[in-house]
Amino acid sequence: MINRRKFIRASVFTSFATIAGNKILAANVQIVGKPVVISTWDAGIAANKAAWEVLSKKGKAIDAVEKGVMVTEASQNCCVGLNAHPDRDGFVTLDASIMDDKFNCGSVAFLERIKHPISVARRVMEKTPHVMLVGVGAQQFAIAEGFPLEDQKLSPEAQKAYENWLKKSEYKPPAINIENKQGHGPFAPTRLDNGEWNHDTIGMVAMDSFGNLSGSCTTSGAGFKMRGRVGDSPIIGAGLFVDNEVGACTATGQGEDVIRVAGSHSVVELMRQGLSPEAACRKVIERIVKIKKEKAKDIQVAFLAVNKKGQVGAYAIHPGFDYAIRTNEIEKLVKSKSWFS
Ligand code: SD4
Repeated sequence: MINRRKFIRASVFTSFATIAGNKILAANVQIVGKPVVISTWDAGIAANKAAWEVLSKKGKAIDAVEKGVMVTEASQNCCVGLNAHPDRDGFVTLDASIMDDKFNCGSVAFLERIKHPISVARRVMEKTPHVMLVGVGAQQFAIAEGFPLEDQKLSPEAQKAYENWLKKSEYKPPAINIENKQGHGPFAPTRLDNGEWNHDTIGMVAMDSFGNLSGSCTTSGAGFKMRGRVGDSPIIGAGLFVDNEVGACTATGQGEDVIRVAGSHSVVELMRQGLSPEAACRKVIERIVKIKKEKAKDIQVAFLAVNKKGQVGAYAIHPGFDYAIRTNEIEKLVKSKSWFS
């Protein structure tokens, strides 16, 4: 154990909230220490593993958050990358963003036929004077940077889902993924062959051994969305925000409602005022619930944040949001607390 104490000051408290007839609704985990990586939904476990490869060797958070979500983008079983459900015209379009500890950021939106949008977003950050490239321009940039142009064919599962959707061609923006997973609409999770549930986004935030923060977010957006629709994930301040003095946050769920409150930026600003990551996430969820009024029942949004001390927290509108955490001590999936039970 080389200088273990120096690098790890981790304490883990796990508590379970028991509400409504002994039903376990939330597990609250507080971590203090570094390195730490957290990411949205169950696919986060595999993504964190790849991020941990970097972090455990004293690599940088920015490399960890890119490598981590690349696993999800490449997964055959996942709706995040090119295997995702298409838009309503039958094309898979991808959004991604990345941000480091020095306010450098890059993003791509409405990008087609590129396997790793997160890496293109990183190139935008590092090699252009811009923050965001979209559509054909983003694709041209990716090709010029040596990213292969992939086949446009839908995956067999996505083709089946699309044909099914075409029967009614209904576009229903309000959507939900609730604890019993009986989701509907464009943000509903899909069931995998192995019985797990699949989501179309992964957001990841990490703190490395040097105490520096970074984040990434990548998505296929909403299944059967309008052509050209862009969600919160590639919008810096909405789906992702990092301020190395304060903390980092990422979002998942109905992007339109994350954008309208500058969600991830708002969470970081609340942490700056002294709120814990969980309290800050809750406050912004509360704001969305207030804005949406009775429509809040139909949408899911969740925030996931880490502060400069390495404490993590999350909050969602509805039960059903899980996040994956990896530290020197633990590797697990945690149920987020939620506004509604
Ligand atoms: C979007 N926030 O495009 C994404 C969707 C998402 O799990 O998070 N789905 O609006």
